[in-house]
Amino acid sequence: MSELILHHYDMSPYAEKIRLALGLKGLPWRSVQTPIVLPKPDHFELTGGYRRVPVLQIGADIYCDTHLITRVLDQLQPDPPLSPPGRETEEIAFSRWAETSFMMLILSCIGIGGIFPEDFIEDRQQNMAPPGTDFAQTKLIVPTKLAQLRSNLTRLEDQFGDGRDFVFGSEVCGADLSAFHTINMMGIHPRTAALLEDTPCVRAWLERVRAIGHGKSTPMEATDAIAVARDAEPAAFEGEPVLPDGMSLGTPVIVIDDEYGSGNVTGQLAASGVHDIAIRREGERAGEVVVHFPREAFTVIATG
Ligand SMILES: N[C@@H](CCC(=O)N[C@@H](CS)C(=O)NCC(=O)O)C(=O)O
Repeated sequence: MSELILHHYDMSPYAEKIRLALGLKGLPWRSVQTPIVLPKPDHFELTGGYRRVPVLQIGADIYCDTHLITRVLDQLQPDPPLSPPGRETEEIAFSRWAETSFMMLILSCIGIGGIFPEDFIEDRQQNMAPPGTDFAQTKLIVPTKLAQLRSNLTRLEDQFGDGRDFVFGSEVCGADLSAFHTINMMGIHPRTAALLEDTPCVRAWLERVRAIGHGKSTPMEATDAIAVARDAEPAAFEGEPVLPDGMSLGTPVIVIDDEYGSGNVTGQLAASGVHDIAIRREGERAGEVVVHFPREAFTVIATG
């Protein structure tokens, strides 16, 4: 099998979910550091314009978004499962809960000020804030966002009240990793860290998840990852492709993330299953690649 190449940056909480997943499964991986702000020419060479991290590359296949990446890792190495059989919907729902908590935390941090570098705030305001959003106004909602975070944390603390070690019970799974990356980041500032003071079970759980670690990774240059894509063929799809109504294999399409500001990707519709969208595109340096997105969170529109 081709190496697992993770495109990410150390500070990225979402990437932390996948670094822990790789550690949990004992899968060795290559680590490509991506810029935190635009421009990201090497990242775009592979994704075609999707800017977020993490992105997982396997040869000439590029997997965007942690929801898809965790499913790919479960296919490669089913044990231990990130999405426990029979609890798949619960696991996705829990990750959505963690993501709304993440946005509360990010808005709190921007509003508190002085936490993120200036160029980071400028990039996110210009390129990722939905129209009408003015980061200068976020200071007004800090008390609300902190109170919402406290509410979410209190619920989680109550859930641990039965003595369980992990959010779904005795075994760690993807739900823990989704929640960890948000709650761990609360340590970033005394005002957000203070929210953890009354949640001893959550603090003990954080340490259990942290102990999983990131497994074995080796650094890789982005240009070498692009060369890996160029020298590989996208994996063949097996089974009956699932196509949106009115589209066929090869239909020119644009793929748009439901989350604002991720960057759109164009290409030709490729074969994929019920849970993901795949599009084939040509990179100048990477050659032919297939870029994959989780079906439930992206829109695919025919352009021709
Ligand atoms: N839904 C995405 C969210 C990923 C995300 O928002 N990642 C942040 C970093 S933690 C990001 O990419 N920010 C913009 C950037 O780095 O360009 C996922 O689950 O992978």
